Amino acid sequence: MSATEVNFDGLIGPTHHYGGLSPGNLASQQHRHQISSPRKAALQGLAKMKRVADLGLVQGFFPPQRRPDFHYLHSQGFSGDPEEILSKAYQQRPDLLSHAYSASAMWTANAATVSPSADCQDGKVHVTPANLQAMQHRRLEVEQTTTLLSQIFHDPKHFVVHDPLPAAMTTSDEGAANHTRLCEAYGESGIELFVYGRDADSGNFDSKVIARQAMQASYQVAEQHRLDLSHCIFAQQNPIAINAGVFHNDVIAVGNQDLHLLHESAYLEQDRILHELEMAVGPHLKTIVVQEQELSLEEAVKTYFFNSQLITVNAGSMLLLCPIECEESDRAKRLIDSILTGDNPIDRCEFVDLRESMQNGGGPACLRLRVVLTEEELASIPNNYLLTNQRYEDLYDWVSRHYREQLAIEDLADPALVYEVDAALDELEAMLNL
Ligand code: SUG
Repeated sequence: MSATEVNFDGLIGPTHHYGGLSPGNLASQQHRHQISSPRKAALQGLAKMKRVADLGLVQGFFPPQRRPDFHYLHSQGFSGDPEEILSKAYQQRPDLLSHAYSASAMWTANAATVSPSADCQDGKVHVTPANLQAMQHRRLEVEQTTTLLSQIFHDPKHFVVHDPLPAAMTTSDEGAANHTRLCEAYGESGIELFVYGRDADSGNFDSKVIARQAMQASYQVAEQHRLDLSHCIFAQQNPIAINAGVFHNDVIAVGNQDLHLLHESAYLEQDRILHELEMAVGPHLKTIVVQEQELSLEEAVKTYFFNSQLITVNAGSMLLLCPIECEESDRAKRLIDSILTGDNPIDRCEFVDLRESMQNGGGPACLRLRVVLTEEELASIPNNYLLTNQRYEDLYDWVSRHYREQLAIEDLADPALVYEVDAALDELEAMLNL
């Protein structure tokens, strides 16, 4: 069966700001409370979507979530009218207000784990929304994301959208950012690589910062997706990498079809894992292991090289869509040059400016959820969520009219922002017929 890869990017929301909310995510910590530009952020994200669509891929998007989350603020003991709530929350618990306003749903690689129908024993696409237990602000996304995924993948003939795993650290799940699929062709059965940060039962954490993905969550997702477990590999992140800022596996590895590109410090017992992968995928698997001397862990985290999007443009030819930060790093540039001339399917590279998202630790691959769909499966999803040239123009215009040029942390206490965001999202819903 032939199938294509559809990328669903998060349309960056009007409350994009730098809350410093993610310990272990160096960029988020470094930019805490700096001034953001929601408008620039959203236009940068849109430009990437447009580029991928122009390359001939089907490009989808998820609308921004409603913010601030007043239910959350109520649950934390704030009451009164919106103005009172914002002002009290800002004075007493500014981080909490920042959670309620976070635009973090933009990073759709954390929205869900998706297994294509070719891998699942019931022949359906399985989707498990991530429960995002590790970070308070990200937990707030789960309900709206689950509803959205159920609306998009609504046809029970083709899709099973599961409930998120139980809301507990023992089943803490961060979605596709810790999941890679390797295959010969998208429509054929593939090998799914699940990467976790810790075994929740051992209580033994080697990393200084929280390792977000629990092993138990990875196994549970694989089981409920009805995967053949002999086609799954489970690997543990190297705590050295987590400590260096690799809070998700997609900060240190990327795979597409039968190409796997990763750093030498990605996994524990990496040689064994790579051997198992080769046995499972077959001799056509091409693995590029980047050595520390070529690109240090530190430089990998700074440039987000491994968070590039690896895209099949034509059969046998891949493009690496890298963050612009890679172009500014001699080491990363040299590495890219050597990959382009090496014996592998990557023969093109382009750079994208996503600085606004990057400063919160989200690169090109964080902003997209990959969904492999057959023609029939694709035809069953509502087309409101797909990017066309016209829709790109409409979204560009909508962002330009509604988004603030700048947002500082104290602006979160401004009641006018609540009404601006509501008006923007109401218009978007009408425009897209949602
Ligand atoms: O979960 N940053 C996100 C970045 C997610 C990146 N996703 C992938 N690697 N797939 C996170 O840490 C920062 C928000 C702030 O500090 O305001 C934040 O949530």
